[in-house]
Amino acid sequence: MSYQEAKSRYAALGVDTDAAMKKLKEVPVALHCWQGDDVRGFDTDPNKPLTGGIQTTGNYPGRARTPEELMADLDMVMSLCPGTKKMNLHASYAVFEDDGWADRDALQPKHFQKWVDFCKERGLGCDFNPTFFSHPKATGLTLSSPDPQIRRFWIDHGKACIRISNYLAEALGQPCVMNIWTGDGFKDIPVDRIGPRVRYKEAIDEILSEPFDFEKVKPCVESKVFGIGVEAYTVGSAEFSLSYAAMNKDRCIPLMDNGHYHPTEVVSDKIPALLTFFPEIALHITRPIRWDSDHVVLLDDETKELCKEIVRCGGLEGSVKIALDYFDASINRIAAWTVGFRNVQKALLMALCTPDLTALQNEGSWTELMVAQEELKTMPFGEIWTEYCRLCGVPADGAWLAAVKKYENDILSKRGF
Ligand code: RNT
Ligand code: ZN
Repeated sequence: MSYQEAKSRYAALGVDTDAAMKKLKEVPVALHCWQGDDVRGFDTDPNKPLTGGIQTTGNYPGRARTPEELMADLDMVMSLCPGTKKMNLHASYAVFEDDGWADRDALQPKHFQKWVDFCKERGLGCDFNPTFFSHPKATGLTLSSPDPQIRRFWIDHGKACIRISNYLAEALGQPCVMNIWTGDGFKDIPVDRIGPRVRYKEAIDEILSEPFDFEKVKPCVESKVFGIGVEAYTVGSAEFSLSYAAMNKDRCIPLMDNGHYHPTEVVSDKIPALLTFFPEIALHITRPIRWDSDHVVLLDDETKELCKEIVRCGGLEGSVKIALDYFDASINRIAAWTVGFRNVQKALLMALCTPDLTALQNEGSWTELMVAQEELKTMPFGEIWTEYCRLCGVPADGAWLAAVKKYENDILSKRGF
């Protein structure tokens, strides 16, 4: 079947596939830099294990060890992915030049100059994340620590990150989403559950007291249910983070990571719930298996439903900040990045190629609705996807893995461990 034939099949359902592709092509999706090096960053010993409740598993050879290697890998990934990309950096990816290393509380915009150059050359915006983990001062609580000195250090880190986010937004001419996530919590049952939460609230208040323009810098709070080693209690729980965002709507937006809920909860359903109240929300799209395992995003039912909700709720107009957040160290990292990014694009395009069946729901035509939705599943979507890849100048399915293998052979395999 040709694209033209597929297009007319969709047209018969009232779907304009050309318009769908045109729309998706312009929507920024943030590409997380941390898939390339297993979330190690450049500012601490890369051979130390991750701390703070997150974990990568696997030791597939060829991870990026330097900014140059990571940037080259990102270029490779972007050449294989359709659509508009935005970079997503963690503070731990600061690039230190001759004037030396700086600790997290002393990071400055200049430490991200190299990334700004990288983004500028490619016309990319950039999102940012303070890094409250994998650091000697992040062995226990960070922003919610009872130790005022530890708390001060991390608050200062957060403030430095606001200034850096502002720099990224101004230098690149696109808003910078700055996400606050900490792994603060306890392995076992705490006796004081409110103390850490009150301190956490006050610490975020202090971070956000750093001056910024909410049109340019978009601070978020990301909730979590539990982490490895932090099983009993999480300071930034769902209720905490959502309430924080609700009480600070003029300077903060809620971020939902679909690995951060109980296994039968779905973020697809939370998107319209939040958009009823918040003008803007942010997402980390991942694939949890049993826990927040951060597997590569697949084109599975929940990814499709989540993207369907983004589209249905008007999220592509800017109210939903879309980012990816996963890290698999057990397979080729370029392929991992590419599969996940392409899958989010696929799921968004699928949603855009879905006719609006709201009238059937409103009139209670549940039989017709079920039949219509089931029959959509065998529409010739593959042709639309292939055409979208062609329009975006990237390889179609079946035509990119060979390039990744060649890159692995020529470049990644020479990196050693
Ligand atoms: C961890 C959170 C957080 C991190 C990144 C690296 O559970 O999802 O967003 O994955 O900041
Ligand atoms: Zn996340």
